[in-house]
Amino acid sequence: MKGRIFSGVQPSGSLHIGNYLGMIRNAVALQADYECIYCVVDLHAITVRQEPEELRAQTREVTAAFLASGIDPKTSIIFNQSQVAAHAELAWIFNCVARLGWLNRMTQFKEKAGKHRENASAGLYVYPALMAADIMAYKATHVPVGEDQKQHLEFTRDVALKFNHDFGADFFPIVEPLIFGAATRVMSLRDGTKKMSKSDPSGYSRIDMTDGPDLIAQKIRKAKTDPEPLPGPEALAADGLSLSSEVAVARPEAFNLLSIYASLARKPLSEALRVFGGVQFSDFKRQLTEVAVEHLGPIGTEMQRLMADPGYVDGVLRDGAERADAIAGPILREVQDLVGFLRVK
Ligand code: AQP
Repeated sequence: MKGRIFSGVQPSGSLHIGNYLGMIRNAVALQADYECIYCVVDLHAITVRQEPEELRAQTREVTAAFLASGIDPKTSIIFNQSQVAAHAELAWIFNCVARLGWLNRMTQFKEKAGKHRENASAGLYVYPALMAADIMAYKATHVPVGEDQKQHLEFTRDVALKFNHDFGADFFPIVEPLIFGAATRVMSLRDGTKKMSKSDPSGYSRIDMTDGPDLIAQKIRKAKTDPEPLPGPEALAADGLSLSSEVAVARPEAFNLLSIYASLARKPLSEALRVFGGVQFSDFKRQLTEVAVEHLGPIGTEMQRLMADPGYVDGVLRDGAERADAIAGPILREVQDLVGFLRVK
């Protein structure tokens, strides 16, 4: 094994292909080489208001997505965060290690809090400290994430280093992000400059993992484009792998749809550009629909089947929580000793 993986998905709405291509599909592949811990991060989800019944349903939905995508609950650990106390306990200690200046730099808080910063929950502000605790409670070495989470991982490294320094111990490892695939940042289908997100009020901004073929086709048909035919290989950057930044900025929707296609079809972006350069969007969209339906269809069907069997899903989470607790509990106790908490039991 090359190390220990921790990664999480919030049960804060319907899962979409951004979550799938940015994280879940990579999480499946990593099982071959790493010890994997995959978490439904319900403590993170309540940093914005969630309806209790929906939160429970979405927790089962994320679990179903993990299972249907190919995460094996026998070899990997799948659980929901609130059921392992070490996350919240270590997060408090990290709140006291992290500096306000570090939190003030976090762009995700700025994006999510928007103009109503004063009304955002305190939890949303200290979210990165909880994320650091999630990872460090298991001394995870690698975290597969989409591009959007890179800054939070840097924060995790800073907290781990400061903890090690403050308490004079070489205790926490320095975690590495694993960001790979042609779609590390999938953008909204309605606006190629905005990240595809569960909390976007428009269902047409994303393809959900449970969407059936007709809905997938409809959403792709309605996806925003521009009047030009698709760009070809001449739009590649000097590295021959990514799109030149001028084209990516000028034609964000074309770039997004081509990246989604390349990622779903498991082809390099350069090949997608070669095949579709000069083609009209309407023709390309038909092929994109085909590959999306072929890839997501079986996963969506299996998710629906699993969601209709909550007893099984809850059993997977229960078993996972016990196994997660057995790893995180002893690490937390060592942290408490380092910090100086008096143990009386
Ligand atoms: N658009 C995206 N492209 C690539 N990867 C993405 N991820 C999320 N959106 C995209 C990756 O999916 C994993 C789980 O994300 P999350 O549920 O923890 O939270 P998020 O990043 O805040 O996702 P959303 O969909 O935008 O949710 P809301 O709207 O609730 O905030 C992460 O690894 C993330 O990188």
